[in-house]
Amino acid sequence: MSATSKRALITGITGQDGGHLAALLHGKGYEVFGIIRGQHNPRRLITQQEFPYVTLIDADLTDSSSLVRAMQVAKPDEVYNLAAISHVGYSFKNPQLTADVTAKGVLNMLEAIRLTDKGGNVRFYQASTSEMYGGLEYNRPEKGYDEQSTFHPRSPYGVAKMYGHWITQNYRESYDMYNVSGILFNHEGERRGVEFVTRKISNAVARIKLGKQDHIELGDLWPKRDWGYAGDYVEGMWRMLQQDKPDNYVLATGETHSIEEFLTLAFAEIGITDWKPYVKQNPAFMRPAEVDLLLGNPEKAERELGWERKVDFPGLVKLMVTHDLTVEETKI
Ligand code: NAP
Ligand code: G4F
Repeated sequence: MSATSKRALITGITGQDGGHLAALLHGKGYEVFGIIRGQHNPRRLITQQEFPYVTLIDADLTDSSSLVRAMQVAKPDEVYNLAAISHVGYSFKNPQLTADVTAKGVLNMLEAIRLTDKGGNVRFYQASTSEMYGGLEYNRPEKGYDEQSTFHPRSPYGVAKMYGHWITQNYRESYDMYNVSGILFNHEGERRGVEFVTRKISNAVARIKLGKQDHIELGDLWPKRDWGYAGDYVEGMWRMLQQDKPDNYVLATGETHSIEEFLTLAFAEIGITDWKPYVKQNPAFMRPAEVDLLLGNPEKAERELGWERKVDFPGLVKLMVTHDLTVEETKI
């Protein structure tokens, strides 16, 4: 890829996707800016050390003035809005905060762009989600959910993301802004937070192998997800912003697997075939409403963006357990 003089602003720089995207854009020659919130954010130092080429800007999605300032400092060609309260279970316990950040924060970011981008040249990516679909009871497409499927969110997080999705489209239609929504299915990897089920499992499996933990406590094991690798998905985000016209795209693998299947492959990596004695179910990790199955249809992204996922499901599990056997995370 040839060098570029483009500038990108990433919200959610300290999160899983923020890290992958910062590295990708830096590799393409972008000058990368990232929004970081909180005066005592422990991820500030880690981010500065891991991504020395990223200029961090103190801002918060709930503080409009800080976002205007971030736009003035970064003067970006592209804005990737990845920041959110992103944990579904947490959103049930903090629904108003979730609405403030994950819903209204998108509006705040769009307004900051509108107020500062006098030329109307900034391209905006919104991190929409498969959680907006809601599962089989509400929608049963033959080849998986696509850009035309009906939405029926099942959590405060999913409802907040619906607002972000539609306000992004509304500002595209109302103000002719270059706004895209990427409707991404679950994507995981070595940067995934340990509060999400795949990393919680890979981390626990590694610790069990190392003799540091004897079991893992989980919620429901039957839900199915379309799990891909985050590194593949940030490439898709970037491709969406390089098209002639803004549009919405699904990124997914087109396969769905249960948590039990993830457990089977993860424990197999450390030579354990019967994982049941190591797994306890704890209602604390169950949700008031669950999404039973997510399966995405990425045909449009494959056709129009030339996007394809490279890491398959067994490869993803292997990558995560192998990583966690060498880099220890906190026990949760
Ligand atoms: P993540 O690891 O949970 O990162 C979330 C980021 O948001 C963190 O950097 C966090 O910063 C930041 N943040 C939270 N509240 C903020 C606020 N008030 N102001 C500014 N920043 C704030 O999430 P991810 O997995 O990278 O996902 C990226 C985005 O894609 C999210 O919007 C998520 O909802 C969406 N998404 C993710 C997936 C997936 O499978 N990963 C699928 C579909 C959509 P702190 O360090 O300060 O907490
Ligand atoms: O790993 P999860 O927390 O991911 P979830 O709820 O699918 O949400 C993730 O993917 C969405 C895309 O579809 C993103 F928009 C969202 O930001 C996030 O990245 O849970 C996956 C499944 C759920 O069915 C959950 O109930 O695993 C189940 N689960 C069972 N035990 C658990 C646990 N989830 C977590 N986090 N922790 C458990 O102990």
